[in-house]
Amino acid sequence: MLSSSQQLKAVSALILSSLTQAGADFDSHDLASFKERFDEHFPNLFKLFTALYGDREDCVERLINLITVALNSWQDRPDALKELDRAREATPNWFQSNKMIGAFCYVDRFAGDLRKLQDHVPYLKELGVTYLHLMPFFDCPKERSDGGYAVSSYRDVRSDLGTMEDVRALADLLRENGISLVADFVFNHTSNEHEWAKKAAAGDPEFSDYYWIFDDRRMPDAFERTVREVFPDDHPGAFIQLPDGRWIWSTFHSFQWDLNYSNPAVFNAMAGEMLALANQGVDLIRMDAVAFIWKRLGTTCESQPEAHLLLQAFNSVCRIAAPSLLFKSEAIVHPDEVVSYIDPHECQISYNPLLMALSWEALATRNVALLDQAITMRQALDPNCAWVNYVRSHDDIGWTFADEDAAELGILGFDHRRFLNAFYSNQFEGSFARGVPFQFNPKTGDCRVCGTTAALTGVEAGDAGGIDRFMLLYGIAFSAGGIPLLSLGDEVGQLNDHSYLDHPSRASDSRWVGRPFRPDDLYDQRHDPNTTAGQIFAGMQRLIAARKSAPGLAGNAIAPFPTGNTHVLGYTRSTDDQTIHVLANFADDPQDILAQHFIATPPRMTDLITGEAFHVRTGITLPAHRILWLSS
Ligand code: OTU
Repeated sequence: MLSSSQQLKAVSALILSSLTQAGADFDSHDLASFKERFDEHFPNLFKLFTALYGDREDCVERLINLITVALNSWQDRPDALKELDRAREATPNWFQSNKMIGAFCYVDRFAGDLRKLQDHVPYLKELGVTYLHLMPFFDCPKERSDGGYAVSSYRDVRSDLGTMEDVRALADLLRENGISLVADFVFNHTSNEHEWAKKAAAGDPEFSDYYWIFDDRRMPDAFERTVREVFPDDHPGAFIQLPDGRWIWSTFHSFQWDLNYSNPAVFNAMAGEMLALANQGVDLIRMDAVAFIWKRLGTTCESQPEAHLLLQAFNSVCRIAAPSLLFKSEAIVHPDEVVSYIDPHECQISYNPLLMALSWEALATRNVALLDQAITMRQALDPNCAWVNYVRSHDDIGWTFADEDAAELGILGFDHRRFLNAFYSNQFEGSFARGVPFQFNPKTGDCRVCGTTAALTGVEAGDAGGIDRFMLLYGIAFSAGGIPLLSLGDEVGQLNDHSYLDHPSRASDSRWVGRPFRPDDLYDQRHDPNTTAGQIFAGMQRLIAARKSAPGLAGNAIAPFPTGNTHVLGYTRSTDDQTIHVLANFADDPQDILAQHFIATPPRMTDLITGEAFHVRTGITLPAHRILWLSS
């Protein structure tokens, strides 16, 4: 019996000799660096891979194949990206800068296609964007594609959007303009039209093994006893039936089939797809639906330990073959689980769904207790990682706060979510919000909410506090620590778009209400201060400029700043260069913060957003919905 370190040595030697035999010259300049990274990272990859697949006979053979894929990918990697790899090695925490401004859009909805998106680069640059996430642009079924999250080929672009060449050209142009390209890696499932899926559906045993397919209901029934329904409007449970009578796992829509990562061939194939994407010039990949990638009977099949091992293994492959590529986690789940994916060796950055959801919660209740508790207890991160703070994504708002946190404050999670859903879908008297419910599940009472920021803050309803609430939420996302993420179109106050109701394959998916086309009319008004669009645009420009000139907003460190007022959120952001106290009034009327709360602050501070000076020794009164970034 070999010890694991002997095994590692033997397998490394075997891999290197098989690659050399196949013609790899590790003395060449290019491959010497590959070999260095292999030596550094393979031990970890070996550990992860054997933890996942060590009990299989083909484990070593699969590892050799995986490293061959990595080597080929490195050899294909364009020089400009290898240069970026070296530059990023020298500045690994580049994404923590206060100069980072993220934005996302749909290629077709914002610009038409990838080439036309090039014309918007000057605007993005002028706005200050440094990170652009394009919603999935890959080949997908024509009608039912879940907004691109049902991928039919990871190597091809949806034909109406352009080609992979266009992606590369755009990535190059963005890079020249200091903007990183972020793309989705939809790796939990493929569409039913993916070549693998078609072969599986046709009964090919090799590709049937790429998915979770069962001949009868026994296993599906057993699994469904413990897994939740994610899109109950689409189908009950987690399985759908194939035409030949077999049952296939589809966590999301019936045309999105979950990949079977207990099969190492799937891991290797997807590692190849990931590296190919990295080589197009993508800086960061958004790891979609990370919680669902490993299934184990008798569990929720979410956030299983192996899900982390898989992500770490993918990450380790990147360290060898696409070293500058970073991962963003998309886990919209319980806050304990959200943070479990964030690690320099797993996902370096992550959506911050808790801060997002609780900002909306505080806006509805005018009470900051839950938000304050989250900032105190649930924002700390590894200093080499970062949150992505957003007000709205392309999806619904799920109320993913922890029931146990709410209970500490005397709040009943279930009832509170019901209130929030009613409030934001305009079923609560006096609400300023105009959202639409999403995936109401009568069996559990679960529901989520959709709508644009303008619709949910009261701008759309013409509520007097709308614009200020809008700026309040963005003021938090832009200062709370990490990368702020703008939903492009929000900077001019885009409104809900109900046209999805006329579109047969979208009508039942209310998330489309919050995915409007580029609002050309509002963009035309953006320099006119007499318009709502103009006021919001000016406000967003102020936030962006203030953030870019505030070194205190770099990194993640955040500490609560007690305000003694349940309507006013307070937190302190601080680096060696600057300390900033953020104060945000969620009430509809002015609120006082008494003098005693400013004992440890400088007596005179300036609001970095507006330049207004504040003397705080005797306390201050904050107007309704006002947010201040105070610094001396
Ligand atoms: C993600 O969202 C994407 O953001 C969605 O647009 C996709 O439809 C989906 O994956 C499938 O690819 O349920 O409502 O708890 O973590 O993965 C959004 C589930 C979702 C979430 C998330 C999912």
